[in-house]
Amino acid sequence: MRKLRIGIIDLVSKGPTRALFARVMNANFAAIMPQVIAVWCEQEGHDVTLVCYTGFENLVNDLPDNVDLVFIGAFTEAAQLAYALSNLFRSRGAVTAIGGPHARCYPQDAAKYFDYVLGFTDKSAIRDVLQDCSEHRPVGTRIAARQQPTALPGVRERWKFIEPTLKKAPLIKMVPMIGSLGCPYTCSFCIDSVIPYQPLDFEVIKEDLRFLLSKFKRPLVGWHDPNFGVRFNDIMDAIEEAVPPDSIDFIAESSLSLLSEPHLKRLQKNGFKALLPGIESWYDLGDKSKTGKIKGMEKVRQVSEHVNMILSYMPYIQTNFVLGLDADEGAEPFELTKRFVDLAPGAFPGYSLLSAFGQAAPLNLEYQREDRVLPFPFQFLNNNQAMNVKPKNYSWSEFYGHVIDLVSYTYSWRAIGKRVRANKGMIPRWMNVVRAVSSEGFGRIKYHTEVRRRLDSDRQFRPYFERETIKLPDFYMNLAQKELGSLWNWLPAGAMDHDPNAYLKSINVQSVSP
Ligand code: B12
Ligand code: SF4
Repeated sequence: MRKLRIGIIDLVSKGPTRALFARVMNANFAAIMPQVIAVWCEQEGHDVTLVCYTGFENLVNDLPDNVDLVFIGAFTEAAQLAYALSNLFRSRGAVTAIGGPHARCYPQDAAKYFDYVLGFTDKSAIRDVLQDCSEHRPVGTRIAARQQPTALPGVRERWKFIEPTLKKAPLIKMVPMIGSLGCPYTCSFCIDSVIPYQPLDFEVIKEDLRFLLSKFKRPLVGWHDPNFGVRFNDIMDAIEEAVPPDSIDFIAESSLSLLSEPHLKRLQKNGFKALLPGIESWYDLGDKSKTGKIKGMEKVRQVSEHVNMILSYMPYIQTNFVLGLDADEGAEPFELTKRFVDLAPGAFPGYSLLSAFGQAAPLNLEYQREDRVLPFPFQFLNNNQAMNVKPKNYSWSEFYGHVIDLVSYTYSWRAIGKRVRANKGMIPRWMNVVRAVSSEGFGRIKYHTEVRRRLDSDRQFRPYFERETIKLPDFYMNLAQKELGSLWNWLPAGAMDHDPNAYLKSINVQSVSP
């Protein structure tokens, strides 16, 4: 096989930015797979350049001229940017491939703009691309391993690609690690609800932790496991065998059901500083928060107590909620979340508007069958800028009214003050204040208020939200253009539109074909 010049782009940002938070944090959100693919391509004998795009780089200058093959890793919110980049690199003669959450959720759409669209990706899937490396146009080839890979190169092997990315992070430097894939729980909206849980090699993890101690005085590790600690004793044994207690700071996403007091004691002893459990809803998904059939205010009390207990062991906790689930009705779910904000004032609540990411979860088929999915451009599908599922029990005005009320309550100066008093340590306090007053808190109050206002005053809004027209309101088109900056000019024709029911159609085709 000829030696290929390969470019790999990890899109952490969906367009150019100058925001301070992005400057400080974006490089810490780098994904693992682009680094993994870089290692695999080098092992196959090719030349690799990896760029983690944090919103500050010039991607054309940062990749060598005449790249033969460009892999792009993208979330759905960065799909339009990815399509524009693919167009640009194709115009210079490169073959392009896309992987990551967007490719897994919207493969049919991505295939219109890329030569290869990768689903589950293991080394042999990458080898297939490298060996073929040719144009597949107008419709790209879809390649996917049958299951998640059973092994991934660890930090030591990825270090060559991690180090330059972390150089872009001026203050906090977080190393991405992963100990497991999939999840044993079945939260209906989640991409992992049907992916079996599978731990990765504990020996690699131990080796990586020791390696990191040779690189930093006190490393900071962000676990990318969908649900950290499912095999709690095994992963904690591995950490304890590898490094002295409390010598590395760790951050992890873990469900409340795994965060019992004995587990928290052990996590604290080993340096865990921040946890991000999902609460999601007061009426649904009881298994995950260990509240079983308990619902409503009773669940609020139980979960608040649990969260306060976690805060006595951890300096930082973010609690995630999904707004607009079908189980929710009326003002009550929002009022209950406000009571949670009162009862657990130290937690930072993260809110996501219910979003159906293409074929991420089987539940999305139900929304598509009920014709409830809106064709909002991918650019806005980040759980906040747009909600692409028509709520079951709310009108849009009602829903946005409740969201604005809740978000304003959560990021009010009163709540910010209570949060500061309930947090210990400078970093958690600083983080929570900055997040509340930045685009995440104040910014979202302003944005949702604008959407609510336009539902009444902008004649293009309501017909689009009610699915009477697919003509996107100018407000969103102009915003997308602004967010993409100069790459807007490279966006291929039609790339702002997609079929919101492509998943359902693909299932129907499968069921009628012989
Ligand atoms: C860890 C994680 C994060 C981390 C790290 C992000 C990162 N850059 O990787 C943090 C906390 C920063 C994060 C942030 C966000 N996240 Co997140 N996150 C996850 C999580 C829990 C695990 C993803 C992971 O790393 N898995 C391990 C890897 C090895 O497996 P995998 O993702 O399945 O990838 C496989 C294939 O897709 C492929 N692959 C993956 N990447 C690439 C790249 C290339 C080039 C190729 C060829 C192949 C390939 O190979 C893998 C092995 O088969 C998932 C949920 C989940 N359970 O998957 C959500 C998830 C990916 N996040 C999601 C979202 C929406 C977000 C946010 C927009 C949330 C927000 N509102 O801010 C931000 C966006 C951040 C950004 N733009 O970078 C959605 C994405 C949906 C979508 N289609 O876009 C998910 C699926 C959760 C959900 N809602 O269902 N997230
Ligand atoms: S516990 Fe988390 S990762 Fe697991 S299925 Fe539920 S939402 Fe997904």
